[in-house]
Amino acid sequence: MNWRPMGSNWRLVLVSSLVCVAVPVLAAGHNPASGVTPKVLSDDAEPPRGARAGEIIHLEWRPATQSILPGETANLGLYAVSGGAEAYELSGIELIFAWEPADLELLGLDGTGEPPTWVSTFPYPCGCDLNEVDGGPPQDGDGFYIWLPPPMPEVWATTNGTLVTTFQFEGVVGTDVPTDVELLASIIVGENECESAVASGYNSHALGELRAATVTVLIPCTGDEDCDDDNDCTDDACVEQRCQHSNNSSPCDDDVFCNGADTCSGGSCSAHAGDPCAVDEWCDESANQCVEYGNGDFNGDLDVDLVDFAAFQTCFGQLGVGYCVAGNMVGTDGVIDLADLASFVAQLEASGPQ
Ligand SMILES: [Ca+2]
Ligand SMILES: [Ca+2]
Ligand SMILES: [Ca+2]
Ligand SMILES: [Ca+2]
Repeated sequence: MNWRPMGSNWRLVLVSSLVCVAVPVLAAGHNPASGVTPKVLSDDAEPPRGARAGEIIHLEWRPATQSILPGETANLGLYAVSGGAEAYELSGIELIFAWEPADLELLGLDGTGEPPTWVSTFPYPCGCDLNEVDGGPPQDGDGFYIWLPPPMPEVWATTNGTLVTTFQFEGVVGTDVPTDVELLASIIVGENECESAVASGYNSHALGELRAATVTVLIPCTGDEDCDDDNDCTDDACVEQRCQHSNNSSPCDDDVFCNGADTCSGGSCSAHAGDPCAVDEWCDESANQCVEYGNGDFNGDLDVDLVDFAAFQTCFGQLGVGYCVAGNMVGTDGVIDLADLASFVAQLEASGPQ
């Protein structure tokens, strides 16, 4: 795409090997607005993409994701978004796009709400043979779209995004699997490489990022039983062929004993009653039980002495269960450690020699 001088008056014409139908329309002639100082980029002096201090315009679909039933229409708005802090003039778009025709059929364009537009079409034939239908949208999974504004008024790609047009796809077969609708920087067909392009004023290399969308064609449900999502924290229902999953607050079990009884919250088993054990117990997650703290008296003779200390040494570093239950005197992790040793020694000294 290049800017070229035309006739006695300088004017801007979008020239592309891809555009076969649109160019004659454009070349019909139109004087530029007065006060415009022409500047022409020759082929051997083209700046790189996005030159001129970041005057880049991104192209993106909105919404980025949506779900439809077979036979329903997915509307994908094509937005031109300024890549800078201010709006940039939008002077032309050549766009290569691709989708999965087994999932979606391209119905055409809905120009509702689009800016002043001179050309908005799928040109046929064109250089890369991407559009195989004369007078209709391409059907085979890739296509070429061109958009051009009239000379006046100017169209701007704003920082919030300017709607250019809306592509309409119909769901073909439900799969419940998201399918990509892509915007492609380039495509190779045979020996030809064709590129997408955006023009901004005299900068014909303003194309920034290309942002794809996904559309999910849903498998229609016929009853609630079709909608089981294996999540007990959602109530599943089939409403007008679509599954709906609403969060509930049912009791549930997260298989963690020591965080207490569980209830559903926010669609997952994530609300917990807290430590199920009494104040004189610690929680043994490995056995799903509450265990009383020990008193240091391993052999049950009602005295804490050096016989118990030998047992304490044996149990040191272990979990205070079974033989070692008397040794875990403090702490929440159940391990017989230095804190327990301090408590044990205190008991040993309090008991005194027997
Ligand atoms: Ca569920
Ligand atoms: Ca639990
Ligand atoms: Ca003892
Ligand atoms: Ca302990």
